[in-house]
Amino acid sequence: MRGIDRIVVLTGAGISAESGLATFRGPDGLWEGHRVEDVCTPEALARDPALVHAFYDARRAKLGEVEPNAAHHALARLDAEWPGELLIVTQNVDDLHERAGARRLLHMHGELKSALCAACGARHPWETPMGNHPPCPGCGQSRLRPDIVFFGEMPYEMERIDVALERCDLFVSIGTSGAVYPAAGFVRTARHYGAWALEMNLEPSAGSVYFSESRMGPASELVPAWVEEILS
Ligand code: BV8
Repeated sequence: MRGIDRIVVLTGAGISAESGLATFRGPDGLWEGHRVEDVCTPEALARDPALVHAFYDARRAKLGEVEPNAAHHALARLDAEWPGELLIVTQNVDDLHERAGARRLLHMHGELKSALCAACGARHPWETPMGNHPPCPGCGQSRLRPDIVFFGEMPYEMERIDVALERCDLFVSIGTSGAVYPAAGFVRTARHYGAWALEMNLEPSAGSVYFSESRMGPASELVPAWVEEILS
């Protein structure tokens, strides 16, 4: 960890697991019998909007019942104390990083607490259900959809992420299975440009072979220990 100045951290559902939010590919990975790939597509939204809204309305409501865990708080501490560059790229659509205090953060796959208007393209902070087709605060039309990047859609802020990956000295991946692209390819980009790559996960991810170092265990233990190490 010597000579590190610019850090990119990628997080996935595993960092929120100990807060009580289900991951996608663990034993609890199904939602009402649906795989995320089946309800997280534009086709599913067109075919069965009630099902897709119910999936996201339920997960949005769940956010009020959970709290950030020690891993979220450790990354917020890193954000507050790290003098160099830092970007936390989360695949998660929950708000636990923000609630722990992270600032240098972006949600590449959207957010549960945001609504996207399919009519006018505006995005609005959103707390309540969408299944009842509320009007867009901007254009008034009832065409709001979850502000979620579905399979087949372009993730948010990819240019900003690519620049950060090319510049970083250290790439850290926390709590992700490495099953979904382009996020699963970030480690290869970072390594190609000379970064050290550290993986912290309950089990080896699909991209484990590309990492310089892998630490296996729960995020709530590994992440605070790593933040302490990098700050001292
Ligand atoms: C795009 C938002 C292109 C919704 C999500 C064939 C080959 C390669 C790629 C493709 C392909 N066919 C299609 C594709 C592209 C596709 C893709 O990758 N498909 C996969 C299935 C093969 N990707 C896309 O479509 C992406 N877009 O490619 O656009 C394009 C180009 C031009 C123009 C237009 C478009 C968009 C993908 C985004 C989909 N949305 N989420 C929601 O969250 O509901 S994906 C969703 O699953 C997550 O966001 C995340 O990205 C992904 C993986 O989930 P994880 O976060 O990794 O969670 P998972 O459960 O899988 O794993 C948890 C891990 O944590 C486990 O390893 C576990 O061991 C660990 N863990 C558990 N507990 C703990 C722990 N670790 C530590 N501590 C613990 N306590």
